[in-house]
Amino acid sequence: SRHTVPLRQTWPDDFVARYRAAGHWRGETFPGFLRERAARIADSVAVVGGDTRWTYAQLGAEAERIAAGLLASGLAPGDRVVVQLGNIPEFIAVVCALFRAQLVPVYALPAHRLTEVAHFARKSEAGAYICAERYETFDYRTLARELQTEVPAVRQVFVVGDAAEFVSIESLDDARDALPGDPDPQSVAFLQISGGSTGLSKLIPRTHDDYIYSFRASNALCGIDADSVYMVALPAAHNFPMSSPGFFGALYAGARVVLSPGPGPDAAFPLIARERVTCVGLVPPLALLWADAAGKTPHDLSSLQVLQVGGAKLVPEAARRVVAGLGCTLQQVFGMAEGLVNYTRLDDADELVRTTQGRPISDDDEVLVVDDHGAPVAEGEIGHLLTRGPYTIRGYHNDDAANARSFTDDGFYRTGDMVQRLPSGHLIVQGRATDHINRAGEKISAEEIEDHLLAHPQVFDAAVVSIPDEFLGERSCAFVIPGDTKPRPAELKAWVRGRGLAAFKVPDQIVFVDAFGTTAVGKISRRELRAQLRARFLDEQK
Ligand code: J2J
Repeated sequence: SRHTVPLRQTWPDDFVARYRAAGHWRGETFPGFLRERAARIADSVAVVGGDTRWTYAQLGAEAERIAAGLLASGLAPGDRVVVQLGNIPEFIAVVCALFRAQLVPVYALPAHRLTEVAHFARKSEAGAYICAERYETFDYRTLARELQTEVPAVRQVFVVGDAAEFVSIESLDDARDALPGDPDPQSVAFLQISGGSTGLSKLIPRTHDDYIYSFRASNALCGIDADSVYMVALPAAHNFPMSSPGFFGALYAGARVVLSPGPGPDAAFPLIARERVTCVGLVPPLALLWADAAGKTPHDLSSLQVLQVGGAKLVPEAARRVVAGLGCTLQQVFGMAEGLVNYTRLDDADELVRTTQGRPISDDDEVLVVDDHGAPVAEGEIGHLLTRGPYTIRGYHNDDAANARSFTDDGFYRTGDMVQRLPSGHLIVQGRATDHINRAGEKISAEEIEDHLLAHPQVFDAAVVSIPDEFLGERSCAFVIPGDTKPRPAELKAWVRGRGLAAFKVPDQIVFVDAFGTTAVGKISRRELRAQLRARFLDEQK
């Protein structure tokens, strides 16, 4: 094999047996179910975006064509391919093609830049990169060139649109006569990106069996069936619009997927009216924006049945405003790319829907709420959420250090979230134990940004913390001890941007301080330091 680190996700045998016996894992695969839909509901509309309307048959044919072309160009089953595409139909066709060819997508967000994409490529040992010519004014071919210089193992680049010196996705054809058969349902289908709470993002290997179970079961809880019209408003590569129930859930159900080019009302509302969208998932700040705009829009939003909100905490008052503004059923979604997803049920009492983040999908989702020492807290107390189950990973790809930190010996994933559990099983997210900033659903690692700030010659020390923000939920604030001369805040922001990072990771605010001046004696942890800085800052704001 050309890879030094094999892809695998291993549940112990007794768990495998149990999840199969329970009917969660049914041996289905992505290419398997997509082929079945393309044959059975060939003429139903599968994907709508831009000027494109593909039926299930057309989507299937696109996937076959691209799959054959990718393999003919020298990629081999098992190869990893970093995919960075926005909310365009080709995103779905390309991913389906990769599954068909037994190539393994590694999902980058459109916002990611060289440093991040190079990290994904290295860590996954990717042999190829697929991007769009442009998306939201950024030219990804430039990024592709830099990526190949920095990570030469990325031998090939495929581009949606004008490919320049690269190979265009449109030009790929059915040169090869045989595509591989269906993969092992327990093999890794793709690598999802973690929020990266400590340091760089980790890669999350998800199998066909476990992921398909998560969105098949989600469909039932979110009311998705063949008549549904599901809108992707958030970036499609996010785990939420991909799988909870996401566009994969919608395709599994034989429903229609509508890709909104942007998450705001301007882009989404006309499409909701035109396509009669029934379900969409948003992060809290967007949900509030939509609720506000709904009262003023000329567009008919009456088709909307379920508005899902997740990715960050929706506080009860915001929930009230969302329901009042949009008038459809609210569903809170508390999920993570590592697995566990919680939903409020569509028939839950209003009070539960407003005040909780839902309960797990599966009876086989094991949830523990524990204290700092790992002992279960008393019923109703706040504690650390640990979980294991039929679609929660047992380990990250190629990262022993993270695995030692993030999983217990008996395979529970330490989510980093602090929760309270009601007798009904509903969870209320009450904060988190890890130092990341949840900026409108985008997770930012404090450590990662601190490292980039520290690389600046005029930064003596830096600590990045989350600050409550009226619009974003949380924003990032960097406390910086300058070196001999104090840089301007704009210069530091430009510095971080210039390090090849997603724009959402640039600190929203920079506060210069002479010293971190902790009252504690001796050395304190970074975590404690960040907490002190945050507390002092909020205190001074009063
Ligand atoms: C509070 N915090 C939340 C919520 C996620 C569905 C929905 C969301 C994600 C996601 C996802 C939250 N209230 N309702 O993958 O399939 C925070 C928690 C969690 C982390 C995971 C899905 N919903 N969070 O957001 O991998 O801190 O997945 O551990 O991006 O987001 O982030 P991510």
